[in-house]
Amino acid sequence: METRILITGANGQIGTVLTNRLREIYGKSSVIATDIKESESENEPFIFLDILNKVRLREIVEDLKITEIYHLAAILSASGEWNPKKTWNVNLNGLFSILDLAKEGIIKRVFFPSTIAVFGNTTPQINTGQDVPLLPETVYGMSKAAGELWCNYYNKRYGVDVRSVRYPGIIGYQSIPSGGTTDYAVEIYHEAIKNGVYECFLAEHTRLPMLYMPDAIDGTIKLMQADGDKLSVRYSYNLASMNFTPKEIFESIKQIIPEFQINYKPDFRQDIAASWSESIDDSRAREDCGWKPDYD
Ligand code: NAD
Ligand code: AKB
Repeated sequence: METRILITGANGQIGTVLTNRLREIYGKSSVIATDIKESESENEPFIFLDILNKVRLREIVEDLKITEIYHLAAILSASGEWNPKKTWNVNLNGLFSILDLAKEGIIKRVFFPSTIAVFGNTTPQINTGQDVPLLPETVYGMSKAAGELWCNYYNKRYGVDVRSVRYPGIIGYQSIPSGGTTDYAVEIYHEAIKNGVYECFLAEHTRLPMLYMPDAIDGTIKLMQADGDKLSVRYSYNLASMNFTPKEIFESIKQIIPEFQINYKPDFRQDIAASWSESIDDSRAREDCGWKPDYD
């Protein structure tokens, strides 16, 4: 059967890059981008889709004979705190509509991105393992932790082929993040070039796990193409490559732009970051689907 893909949240930070890569692999017309936000660059074929509109979602999936959905649409950690109930609604009910299409056999495979935001103050912060206590502090983390459990449930109970990874903060040059806590690690490069100074919303020694965009994209596609029988985790795989602090990025940029300056002005996002892991153990993803990052 021909693979025909629908991506939700396709005009976001990850979707922008993932859509292009999937089109290189499967062909432009077989990868349909959807979002409620317009694209900043050419992104055809594109369909406006609010993930809460499940009638329209089903119509698109059936009309275009979609076989796989990469469900990226979500409200992230920092934005989520401004409207907790809306965040819960978007992040969970969007997922349910997609899992139900898979349960009915209308689509064959689903990708659900989870996050290090599922971890919380009761989670060991160094080399955080695959199966650890989850007591997330944000509504975003709560919705993703619940989403992981629902993915696992739909797999075990209904045989739905859903696959998931817990992304760390994703950094890359191709697209701009927004609404997250790890966004500083992309913004800092842009501000260094544009203004020569960056006001950082995290404290200088806040260590967080991060992943470079090409590794995030490769890891995602590798997981989606893996032999399903080899996947022992249907809630969500830990992924990792590097971790660093704002001060460490600042020092590294200063080697290229010696006049670059930084001011630390931690806001509410500092508490969010402090509840997350510093480093991640991703050995299960390495064993099950050959995951290995190219960048440190
Ligand atoms: P993003 O905020 O850049 O993109 C999300 C997209 O979802 C946006 O384009 C937004 O318009 C869209 N969206 C929001 N509400 C919607 C709705 N009701 N209907 C349809 N679309 C809607 O996020 P991102 O960084 O690209 O993240 C993509 C996914 O990966 C998310 O599920 C996020 O939780 C997960 N993730 C991202 C990171 C990261 O560092 N970027 C880390 C961990 C997990
Ligand atoms: C955020 O900071 O909210 C995201 C994430 C790690 O899930 N980048």
